Amino acid sequence: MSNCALYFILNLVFILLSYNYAVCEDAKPAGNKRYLLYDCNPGEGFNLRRDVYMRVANLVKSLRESKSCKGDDWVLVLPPWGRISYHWKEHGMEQSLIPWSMFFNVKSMSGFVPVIEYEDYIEEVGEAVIDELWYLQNYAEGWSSGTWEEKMHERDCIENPVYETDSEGKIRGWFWGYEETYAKTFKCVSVQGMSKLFVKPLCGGNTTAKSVMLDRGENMLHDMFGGKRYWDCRRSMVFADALIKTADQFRSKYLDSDDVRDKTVMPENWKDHKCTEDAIGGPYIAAHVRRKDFLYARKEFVPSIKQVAKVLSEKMKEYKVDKVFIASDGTKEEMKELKSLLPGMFMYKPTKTEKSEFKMGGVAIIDQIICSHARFFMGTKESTFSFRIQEEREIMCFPKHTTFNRICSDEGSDDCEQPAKWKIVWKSDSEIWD
Ligand SMILES: Nc1nc2c(ncn2[C@@H]2O[C@H](COP(=O)(O)OP(=O)(O)OP(=O)(O)O)[C@@H](O)[C@H]2O)c(=O)[nH]1
Ligand SMILES: *[C@@H]1O[C@H](CO)[C@@H](O)[C@H](O)[C@H]1NC(C)=O
Repeated sequence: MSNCALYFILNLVFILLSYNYAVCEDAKPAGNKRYLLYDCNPGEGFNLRRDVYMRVANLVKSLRESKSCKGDDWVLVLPPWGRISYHWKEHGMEQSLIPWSMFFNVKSMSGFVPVIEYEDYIEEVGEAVIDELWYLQNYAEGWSSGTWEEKMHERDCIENPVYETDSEGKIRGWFWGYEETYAKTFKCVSVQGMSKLFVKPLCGGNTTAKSVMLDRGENMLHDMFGGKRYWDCRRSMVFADALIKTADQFRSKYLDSDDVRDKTVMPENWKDHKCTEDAIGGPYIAAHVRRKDFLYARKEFVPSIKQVAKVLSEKMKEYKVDKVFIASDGTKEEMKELKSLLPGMFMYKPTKTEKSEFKMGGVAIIDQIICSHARFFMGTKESTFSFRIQEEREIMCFPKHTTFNRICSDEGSDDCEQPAKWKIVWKSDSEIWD
């Protein structure tokens, strides 16, 4: 073989190796492929579901690292979006069967743990079937011992499960609107604890099934809430390109904002990102003004429209800007009133095409992206929609005092406590995994 050919082959090997490294850094040598699926209580909103994803993704990470799992190649199957809380349900199937790639960059997410869309799962296993369905619930007796202990057992179902067995013995129910999907077996599992508690049962302790679905996934708690893993996973949840692009166009057209001047340039790969200097943000402030159910469910903390306008005008002066971006689920009338009191107010209003292309989740994310690039942000107390914006700003290196703020109610009942300052963690805290 000539030197030249050898050189060529070596180069090829090198390219293949580095490609493999870049794309599937997380992959293990081909092991026994197993799939973890999950879903949440149908009442859980879009932004809480994003948090439940992180708990499950961390479980998959633990499964892949666990010695007791002996090289099982666990993959997380992304539950299609749809029928989420009453906000989306009003719109029926038009807001269902939505793949994650509509909202997120699935390739970036795969840099944390391997994930696939549900339709790809069906294709890989050849049939819309799930081997085992575990329906997570609490313990009927509550915390009987009085002290917190982590535990997990198969138990009788506390509520009547929403699944039924058909004449062929197939478990039927709501599988994200995929009517042909069924599960082979079903059981209720009482759980009190964090996602790591699931490692042994899933790694042969209770099952060796190829696919297991955990329904009511919100019953699983975070391992290392706020630790490095938490933030790595959160950082991997990069938004879909089309949403970022639309938000960026809006920022540039109406708010004089771009990443270079705002110091919010993010690298292609989230793993390469570090905070070397503070972000500045565009020359506007932003607020998430949550209304609707919060008007009665969180009455004592929700400011009036007049109060919102008053506080934001003051902040605009303080930050020497004449523009304020508002994200809100408020009514047209409420927003009209706000605009009349705040002439420098901007809102993102999707065109008809954008509305049908991006769906409600995409429009919400565009609002969140624009809020997260503002020089100063104020959220709504206890809204997970606001929390996700705060995290985004933490990731982009905004100084904390520009992020963890909220508009207090004008009523005396509000203690006016400001949001907890969640600090992003970049370095590994001594995390010990089995
Ligand atoms: N586009 C947009 N949608 C919003 C905004 N605020 C709330 N929403 C919508 O209302 C929903 C919020 O209510 P839920 O779905 O019950 O719950 P959530 O998403 O977990 O968020 P919170 O209820 O705020 O904690 C979001 O999913 C959005 O679809 C906003 O500022 N902009
Ligand atoms: C796992 O098996 C043990 C022993 O049979 C049982 O007590 C426990 O309830 C099972 N757990 C699950 C999640 O099935």
